[in-house]
Amino acid sequence: MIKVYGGVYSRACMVMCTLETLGLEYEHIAMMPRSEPTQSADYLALNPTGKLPTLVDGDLVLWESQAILFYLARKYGAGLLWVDTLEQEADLYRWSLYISNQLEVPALALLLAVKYAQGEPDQQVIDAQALLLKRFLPTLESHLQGKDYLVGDKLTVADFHGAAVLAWPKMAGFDYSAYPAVVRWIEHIQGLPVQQKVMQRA
Ligand SMILES: N[C@@H](CCC(=O)N[C@@H](CS)C(=O)NCC(=O)O)C(=O)O
Repeated sequence: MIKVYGGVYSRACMVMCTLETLGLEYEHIAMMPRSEPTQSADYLALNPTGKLPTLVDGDLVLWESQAILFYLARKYGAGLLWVDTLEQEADLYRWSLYISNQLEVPALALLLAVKYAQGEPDQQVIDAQALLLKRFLPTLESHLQGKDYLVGDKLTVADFHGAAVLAWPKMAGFDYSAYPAVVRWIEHIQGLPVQQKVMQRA
């Protein structure tokens, strides 16, 4: 059976949403980021980065959440959570990579600086990350005008990844008021029943 390592509050949530949507059975091995089990020899043999999530599917051991999402949708989706043409596939990579490369790092840094600060949050760090978000969010805001999904007219794994990542600044109190389409999309994707189902594993 497919195994997923990682807690529902980690990027493993995206993987579990994908597995649930595809109707796949899986074993969930709950682990907290940076916890002792993630640094054990057994876990490091699966994922030498010591990070979450990791997927095991038969002989395949895979880490990096987007690689896992793409693999699951391509292998088991039969069209679900994936796109239908090469051009749409390129579009899916474009938006997933854009979010990953331009927005995910400042989004996480902001969350860590605000929610997981050791002592008083560092305003300089917060401002620097907010500035990066403000540089790259307008492009996504224009793209999402009148759209429910990131790519084409259907839910794809890119939505699970993108909405999860861009919810982090929200949790950190980032002012999203200039990006209503992004907020609507995050809330739509994070409000899907499958997300609630996965969160019940918490
Ligand atoms: N790019 C990696 C990032 C993995 C990652 O940072 N995972 C977090 C949990 S969501 C983690 O395990 N952090 C522990 C650490 O940074 O040591 C992915 O998308 O899988």
